[in-house]
Amino acid sequence: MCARGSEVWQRRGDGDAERIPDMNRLPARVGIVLLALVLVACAPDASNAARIAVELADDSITLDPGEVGAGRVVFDTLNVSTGLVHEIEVFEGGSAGAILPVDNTVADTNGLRLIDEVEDVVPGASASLAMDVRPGTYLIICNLPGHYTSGMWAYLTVGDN
Ligand SMILES: [Cu+2]
Repeated sequence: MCARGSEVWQRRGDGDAERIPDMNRLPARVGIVLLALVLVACAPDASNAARIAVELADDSITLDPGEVGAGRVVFDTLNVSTGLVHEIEVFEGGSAGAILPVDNTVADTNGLRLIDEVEDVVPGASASLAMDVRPGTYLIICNLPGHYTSGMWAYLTVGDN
């Protein structure tokens, strides 16, 4: 997928040598255009991802929708707090609705697998997090001290499509 740029170079190399200009003498802007093609080809494909609106409030995390099919998802996270920094951590392997034990004001996530996270989402800020999800239950929490016990958690159900 990311080889599109090099295919372009190769195709030129395979052609008639007399007709093909020396790559070293090509204007720099041709190189820039080719680099742009490579960057586009390598960008994460979020075009057909399921988008999940995630609202981080001081006492809750709300997912909309709370159920998606397996595949690519993008968490579009917004911190609606007026005063607190929050984070979003996505774990795989939970049981829907389960309450985790709490140790020293943070949730004990032992036994769950952290897929990805975004830290330090300041009040009013948004952050996007893309990942591939498999059928099962995912736990989304903010695990800054005291925030889990304040209610900052939600479960995402991933179906078989
Ligand atoms: Cu928080």
